Amino acid sequence: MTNDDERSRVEKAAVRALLVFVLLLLQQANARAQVQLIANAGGRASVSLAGKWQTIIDPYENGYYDYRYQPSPDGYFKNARPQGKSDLVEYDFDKSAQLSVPGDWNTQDARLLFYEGTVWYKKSFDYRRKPGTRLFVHFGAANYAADVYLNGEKVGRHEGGFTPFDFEVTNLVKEADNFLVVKVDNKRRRDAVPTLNTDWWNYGGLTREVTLVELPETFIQDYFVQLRKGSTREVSGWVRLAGKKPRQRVAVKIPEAKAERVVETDADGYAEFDFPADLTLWSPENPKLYDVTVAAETDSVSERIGFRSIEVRGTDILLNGKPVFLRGVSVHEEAPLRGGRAYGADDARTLLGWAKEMGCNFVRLAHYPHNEQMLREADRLGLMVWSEVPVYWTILWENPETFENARRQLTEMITRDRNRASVVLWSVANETPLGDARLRFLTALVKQARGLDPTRLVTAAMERHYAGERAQMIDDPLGAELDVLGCNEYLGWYDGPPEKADRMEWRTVYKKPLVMSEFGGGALQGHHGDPLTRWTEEYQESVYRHQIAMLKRIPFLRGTSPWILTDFRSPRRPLPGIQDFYNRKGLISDRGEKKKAFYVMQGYYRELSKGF
Ligand code: GCB
Repeated sequence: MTNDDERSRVEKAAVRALLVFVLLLLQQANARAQVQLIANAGGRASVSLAGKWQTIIDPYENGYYDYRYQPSPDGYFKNARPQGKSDLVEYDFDKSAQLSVPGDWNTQDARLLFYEGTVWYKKSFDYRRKPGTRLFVHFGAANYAADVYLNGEKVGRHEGGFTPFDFEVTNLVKEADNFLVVKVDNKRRRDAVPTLNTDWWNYGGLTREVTLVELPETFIQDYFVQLRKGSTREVSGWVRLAGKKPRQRVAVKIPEAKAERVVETDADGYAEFDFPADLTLWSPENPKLYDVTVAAETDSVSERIGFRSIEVRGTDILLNGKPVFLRGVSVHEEAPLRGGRAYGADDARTLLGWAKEMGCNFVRLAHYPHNEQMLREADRLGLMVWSEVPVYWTILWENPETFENARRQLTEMITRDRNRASVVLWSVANETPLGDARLRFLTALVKQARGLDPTRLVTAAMERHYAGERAQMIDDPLGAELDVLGCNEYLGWYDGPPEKADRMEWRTVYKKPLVMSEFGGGALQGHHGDPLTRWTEEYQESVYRHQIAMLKRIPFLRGTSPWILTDFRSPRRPLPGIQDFYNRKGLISDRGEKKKAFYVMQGYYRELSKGF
């Protein structure tokens, strides 16, 4: 080794140590800095801003930067109009095109199908705020970065395309002629989450609902009401108030179960509770939900909540203390039939209805947090859910800001959905390449997930490798941190012919349950041929038959979520006449037609539902 080699080795070690230190610092700061989301925003008094918004396409961000590329104080957020006939104003929201909110922009205007950049949105409204109340603007999601302005003033910025955020506008809102302007930018970035490369469409815009939420001066900002870990008879959780009167008596009530507990919040507006309750447990067979009310002195909020336990014992997953097999399917948040981003209860019912028809008791909501209606419908329909953050493929593992971003998205996802009985698994990553920095990053996310929600199981979709020609091995060190192993594999599609699965044996170094979180192959619906011809329904059907035969031989397998429920748009899939920018691995086409393999899975799940 030369001196130079030695020096660079020492330097690298020092940089690594520094990064670890920064990560630790960030983690500590993060444990304190809660995301101030309003829990159950949809259950609050609110005004929807759904409908047509005025929009300006701004690929050069001319409405944000001046000609020296400095942020301009007179950006489009000022919603300027010429005051006299000589005035120069080079934009006009009210004469510009409209887009519907919620909705992605790509499928609303042919010019925007492949667009990645900035679009400005503007909505005008009047608002009479009741005295003694506070007003928040709530976004279900905006992909990817949103800068929000009310009446020309900046109220905040949010990054991450799939989680909700709120900004307070109490002091800015007027009785008439408010204008809310949002700059939405979906440019991909190497350091973002997700990063540059994915296998889904980068739908941009105000993709989910936007509402004005009115709350009392001191309000119930967040609460957690679930069964205590390991118990089916004890409700446990906490409540947190925000506002000037943090010390209050708060009642948590489940009237149908005649259960109630009153607690006193402390100077931070926080209180924990724990009380016995005789509850009918939520399960796929009986997705029982209760009306739960959290009532403080100044505020009260209600919603439907289910109660169930979820645990792991050896290689078993236990739902309400009994072994369960997760009969699932992976789902993208892509609208059935209409195309584009899915939103709202109707889309959720269609997508999840197809999963039920296939015989599922479980869905993997890939690869990012889906809209809240998906979770609420899953609660109602009795589908267990795997929910994940877009920590996908090749994230910048060494970058503390990327970590912070992922951590925040994970926090927002868990904050929004931790009262949903349907959610049984939080997933921190998908198919990420092995390495020390990645392991540190993901281990920190696992810890964050457990800290925010000690009741759920934590997983990740990992990869496998060959141990000889006939064996697949799962020994990713991340497995040691997880409750449930997830694994994606494409034997029969990217890896050999469908028959290759016949010879495979599966091993793992962990004594943990495995969910085969992806497998499958592509087929164009209606395209037929022999089972060796790619893209035919027969080829796909053959992949599934061989996969199922193999899956049945894995002793520690406790769930499956094949890839994927429906065909979905992807820029990585250009093959003309077959893909046309769709990933064709759907068991159902993008037009809602079932392919042969759908019925193969349905048969397998029928068989399985008898066994478990
Ligand atoms: C994967 C990815 C998924 C892709 C899929 C495919 O492993 O997790 O996002 O869409 O493969 O079709 O290649």
